[in-house]
Amino acid sequence: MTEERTFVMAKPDAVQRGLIGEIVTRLEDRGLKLVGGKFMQIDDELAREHYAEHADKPFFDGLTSFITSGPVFAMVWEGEDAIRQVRQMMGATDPAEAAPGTIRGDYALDLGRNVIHGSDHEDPGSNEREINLFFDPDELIDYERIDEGWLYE
Ligand code: IDP
Repeated sequence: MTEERTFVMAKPDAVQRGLIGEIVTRLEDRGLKLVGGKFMQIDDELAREHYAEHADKPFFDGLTSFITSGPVFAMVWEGEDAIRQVRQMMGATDPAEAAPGTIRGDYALDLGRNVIHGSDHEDPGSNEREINLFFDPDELIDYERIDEGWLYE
């Protein structure tokens, strides 16, 4: 079993639109395990570091001002193949291309307001980098969920 941890964030639009619970519920219902969570305000420095790979893109300033525009709910989720599974549940980056049934496909319409972030399964190590950027090690909790024996063979 390849147990992984992935960084997930309900972006400011999700918080403002009351979608934190929906996002958490979907990931919980799937069987993923919440091991860290933080309701927080991102400052400009953290925004620039988190989105450093996009620093030279024309949308970078808009992206950093959006992600700092209101509180976010940052999370760490754990499970089998968690990074890729969360990405599949999120749907395509552009909600216009996201399949119905995915989070973006069900709750968003615009590329710059796509409600959720999740670590990129095509960028190895990005999950650990993002988790370490947002959480101290003692903020992540190891525990067993009562249904684990029924989730995995
Ligand atoms: P991801 O969030 O699906 O991993 P990335 O390519 O890493 O997608 O882009 C980060 C975020 O930047 C996206 O979620 C989206 O909100 C925003 N973004 C990406 N491309 C564009 C663009 O062309 N215009 C405006 N915003 C963009």
